Amino acid sequence: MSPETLSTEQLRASAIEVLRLNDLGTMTTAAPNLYPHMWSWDAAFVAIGLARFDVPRAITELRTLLAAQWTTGMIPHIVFTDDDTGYFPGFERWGTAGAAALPAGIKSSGICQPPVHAIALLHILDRARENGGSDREAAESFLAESFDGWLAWHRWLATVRDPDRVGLVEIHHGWESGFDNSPRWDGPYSRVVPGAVEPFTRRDTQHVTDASERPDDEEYTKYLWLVQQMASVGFEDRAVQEVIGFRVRDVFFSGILAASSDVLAGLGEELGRHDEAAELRQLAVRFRDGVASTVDPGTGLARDYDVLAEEWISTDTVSGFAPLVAGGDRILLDRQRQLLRGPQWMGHPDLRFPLPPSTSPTSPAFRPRTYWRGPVWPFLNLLFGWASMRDGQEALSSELRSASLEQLSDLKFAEYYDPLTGRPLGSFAQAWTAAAALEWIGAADGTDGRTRI
Ligand code: 2M8
Repeated sequence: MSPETLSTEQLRASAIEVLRLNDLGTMTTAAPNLYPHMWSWDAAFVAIGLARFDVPRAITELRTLLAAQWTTGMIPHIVFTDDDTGYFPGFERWGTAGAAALPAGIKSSGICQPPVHAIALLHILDRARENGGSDREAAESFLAESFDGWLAWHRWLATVRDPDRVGLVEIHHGWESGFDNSPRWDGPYSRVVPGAVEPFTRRDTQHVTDASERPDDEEYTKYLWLVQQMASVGFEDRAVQEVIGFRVRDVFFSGILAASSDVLAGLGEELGRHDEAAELRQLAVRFRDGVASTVDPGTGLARDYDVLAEEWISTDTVSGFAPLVAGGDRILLDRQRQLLRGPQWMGHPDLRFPLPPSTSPTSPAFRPRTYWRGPVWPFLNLLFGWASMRDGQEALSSELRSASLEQLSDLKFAEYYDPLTGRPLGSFAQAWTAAAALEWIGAADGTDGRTRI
């Protein structure tokens, strides 16, 4: 359906239907077939979308995720349902059952994903306060109930994953970045030499018709090898760092931690938790500075750092815009915004919609249909939109919003889109894509005044 004939109400109704379709009651699956469990950063975006029409359900989403928090403070990247058949690697294959830090009764993976949760919590509070009444009460009491959990999560990241206090979060698997097979990780993965990996049958390629849209088997072998390395030491933080073949400082993850720590600090202040709020403000500064320190003066893009190879990772991927998420220095951010709108990114003449692809079309690594190697990811555009509003950049936010709404008017709610043709790819009815649509609609119709998108 073309955007001219599709009403906002139709888009909203379809997006709500997708979230309902994925709703298992207390958790939302990331997608109906490809991802039949709860993913950590997906859940945060899903909560943002849910808050647009059902604040109590949005709270439940975050509560379920937080209940899976490990005793160390880590929030795991997958919370599994009891059905271990639909997704590979499932709970059994992860081998986390014996991990000392896994809470009783929880089935989860043993790694994490970017900490967007405090940003989601803020959105829930904003919507609940607009609604007032029982929504407001429920959200405020959830804030009080959950603050220590989110605080423990941020503290874990800031200590265990930044032991040298450089203001960058170290990840131990491409899956932790959420940008699974991005060209960012080609260098580090080229140095991962898998030992004997137990035989496996993938499920993802059974759900996505064109296997070239997904990582290949060689990549999967390395993904599983890293999981085996972690399992061999019971997922114990210090031991993992010793044995793991992938240690990278992830700049985009760090940018999110900076932004989220500021948000959580604000929420801590509301609760009168002034010491913790001050601590979180310091974390925000540390990670914002860490992100800024990675910027390549030549390209203007932020970079990851390979700890084992002791080298910078320079790729033309959207993660280079981590400073726009982290916030900070105005000159740096102005330059980044100019770059983002320029011909290598949103302004590339061949794009179907002016939205940033995951890899620049001008990069030799660009693959328009392959997962994190080129496609546009709608939830990321929402994150950039939110950060733009936070920084008073309403024009950029509005550009991202109108292009996103146009893209999403195909009603497929695809996991990712070909930037050149606009074709929907990967899974359809992907929960965080539907959530992004709901949030963009809510922000666009002006019902909430100066929304924080
Ligand atoms: C993708 O990652 C999972 C592994 O975690 C997979 O491919 O099986 C990524 O896009 C990730 O960012 C996302 O959270 C997840 C669920 O949507 O899918």
